[in-house]
This record gives sequence, structure tokens and C-alpha cells, in this order.
Amino acid sequence: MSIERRGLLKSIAGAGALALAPRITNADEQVARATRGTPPPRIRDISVIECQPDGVRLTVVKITTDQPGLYGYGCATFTQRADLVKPAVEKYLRPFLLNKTTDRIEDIWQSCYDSSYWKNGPVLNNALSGIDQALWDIKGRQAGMPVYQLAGGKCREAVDCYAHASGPDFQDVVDIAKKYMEQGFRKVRVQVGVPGMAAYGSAHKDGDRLKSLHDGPLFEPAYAMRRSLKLLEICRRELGDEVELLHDMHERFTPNQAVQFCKEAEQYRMFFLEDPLSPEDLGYFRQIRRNCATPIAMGELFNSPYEWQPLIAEQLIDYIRVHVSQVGGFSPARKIAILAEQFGVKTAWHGPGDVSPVGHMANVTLDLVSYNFGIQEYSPFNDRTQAIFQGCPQMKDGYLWVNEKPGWGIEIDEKEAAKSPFTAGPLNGGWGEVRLRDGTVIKQ
Ligand code: GCO
Ligand code: MG
Repeated sequence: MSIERRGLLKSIAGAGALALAPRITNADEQVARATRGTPPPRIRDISVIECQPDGVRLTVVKITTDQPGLYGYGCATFTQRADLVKPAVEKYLRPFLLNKTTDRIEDIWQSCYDSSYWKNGPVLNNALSGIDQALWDIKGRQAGMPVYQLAGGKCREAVDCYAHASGPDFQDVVDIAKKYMEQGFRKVRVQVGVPGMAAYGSAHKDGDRLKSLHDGPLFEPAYAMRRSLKLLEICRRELGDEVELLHDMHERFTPNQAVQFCKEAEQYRMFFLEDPLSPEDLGYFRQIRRNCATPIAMGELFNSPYEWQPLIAEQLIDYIRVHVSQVGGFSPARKIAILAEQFGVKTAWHGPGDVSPVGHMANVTLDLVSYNFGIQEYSPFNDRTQAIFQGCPQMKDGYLWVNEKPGWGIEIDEKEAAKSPFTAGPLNGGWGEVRLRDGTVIKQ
């Protein structure tokens, strides 16, 4: 640079030009300048809200920030071991996160995930989900937008759902399914009780109990399979061709029975059969695929990427239906949806009663933003639940409509929540056992 030019610049600076355009000396300062005036919120407190408004234990994490009125909620519901999630949040994640900024959701997810060294278990994943979803809620509230906007916006107007029709007898199931169809549902899950047996998904009559070597809850898969297949035949005949039928096998059969079940059900043109195998038997999905074209949904028991990755990558299932808080929250579920889209697999997030309304909003958000959305399981919210969780998504004609308020759009009335505390059940929310005739305990 010439001496004259240097002199000219010096004289401009000396004339006060620097005051108008301060010199940026390094990249850090540049970033600081970009965010000056709006420092990211910092985590001031993390607490756990527990309640049981509809028979199942719900757990929600609340993150409070140092900015007045800015907080967020995340679902951390693991109803069978609910008491363990609270200390996982309060004793481990809270001290790890206090005073960190809320703006780096992925970074926080990865660092929390790693901080236990051992990972991918249901308790820690639910605790992590509570944090993850609360941070998304905060980001949405900051932006003044529902989370679906932060994730790219809607792919559809509302979320197509299936309802549960179940009863002890075939006719009960048909009648309930017809009621749902009259309400506008186009897809119905059907489950029937097996007399004298503790089958999944429906009450049963105390009919002729099979002779067995114990007096406790009894299940024999071959009987249950014949009854379920009969139900599918009756439902297809009585409900017509237009309705989509779904059925939850709930991992209750031997691998070979599961293959037979899926093959036999092909003639009833299912929307899907759900969880035909337990996560321990994933290798058998290849046999189901080789034998029939019944669509398969799988995954509500999954916690680890090693469970869903091979099923998606090998296109062994048609719908991935993990329980979003069990895989660690909204952030990892979004990645699963995107991975699945690449392989032509659709989503069907687990949506039972043991998901809090905050978790249902996370499901509905994923449903809206994912091109490969398949179907959403629907569980109604009772009055107590709606008194505690204000802003639940709304059901109309078989479609769930998202709450359009910022974040998840849900406000929790903690005083109302305290009026529905966890009740002291005999197993503290844990499940009892179901056994074969000879006394062998089975997966439920
Ligand atoms: C479903 C599920 C539930 C689970 C329950 C366990 O498909 O809705 O199978 O009914 O059994 O969420 O707590
Ligand atoms: Mg299920």
C-alpha cells in the first residue's frame, strides 16, 4: 500500500469514521457483535412435573431460563419405571446443564447423551427427551412460532389417525369400530379378548380357562392367533372394504407363529400389523418379508439406533413406530424420519395414553413436517388431562389438528397437576407377569 494511501486511511480513522464502523479484529468479536443485545437465554432451573390424570403416570421436564417468562416443557414419560426418570433428570442432567445456554439443542443432546458413557437405555433416554423437547419448546417460544415451523413447516393440513376398537367379543369390536367410522375415522385398530386369557389390548370374559399349572394371568399364543385372525376376517366382512384395518401383535408370538400370522392376514388387506416380533428376534423380519406382503409396523420398544437402523436400511418394515421419548426425544426422532424417508419407510409414532400431551405435540409436529408420514396412533385426552395440559391437539373427523401457539403450544397448570399425583399401585406402575399353561413367563 502506498504511503499516501496509508496516510489517507489514517486520516479517515482519525476523523471519527471508526466510531461509525468499528473495526472488527477477529471472528469471535464478529459473532459477539451479531448477537449483542440478544444474549442467548441460560438455563436457570430444571424441574420435573409428575401427574396421573388418566390412570397412567406422566412425566414432564420443565426448563426455566434466566429470561422472564421463558421456559419450555418436554415429555419424559416412562410409566413402568416413572420414579427413576425424575432422579436421572434432577441428579444428573440438571447439574450438568445449569447455566448453559439454551440455544444449542443438538450440542446439548450429544453432550448429555455422552455424559453417562453407557447409553440407549429407557430411563436415560426419557430424561434426555425431556430436556430435548423442552429446548425445542423454548426455541419456538423465542421465535414466536410453533415447532413445526422451525422444522420446515407443514407437509399436510392435519394428521390422519387411527382409533382403537377393542372388546371382549367380535361383535363388541365391530360395533365400536363402526362408531369410530361414523365419527370420520378411516383407519381403526381392532383387538379382541380371548376368553379366560390375558390377551393384549382388550378386556376378556372369564370364559373357559384352559387347564394350566398356575392360577395367574394366562396366555397361549396359538389360541390368541386363531382368535385374532378370525377377528380380522369378521371385521373385513362387517366393516367393508374401505376402512383400513390395523392390529397390534404386541410381540407375543414365537417367531414362526409371527411369520404365519402375517402370511394368513395378507388376505384381509391390512393397513399394517404392528410389532409382530420382539426386539430380540429382529432377524426373523426377513422371513416375514419372504412370505407375504402384509405391511409391517415396528419399534415401540426400541431404544437404540442398532435396533432401527438395520430394519430401515434393509427395508424389512413399512412403518417405523418408535416411542419418541424412548429414543431420546424430538431431535433423534426427526433423524429417524429422515433416514426412513431415504428408504421408502413411513412413520407411525407410538401414541398411547402413556405419552403426555407435550409428547403428543412432538408426535403431531413430526407428522406434519415429515414427507414420509404414514399414520398416527390416537389416544383421546380426558377432562383431567386437559385441565392440566392446556392446548392439547384437537381431534376432528379422524384428523388431529396441531396447536398453532409458539413452541409446543402447551401450558401446564402445576397446581392442577398436583391434584392428580401418582397413585401407589401394587407394582408402582410396573407390569405383572403373564404365563403359558406350563408356567413359562412370556413377553408382553
Ligand atoms: C400401543 C402400545 C401400548 C403399550 C403401552 C405400554 O400400540 O399403543 O402397544 O398399548 O402397550 O404404551 O405402556
Ligand atoms: Mg403397540
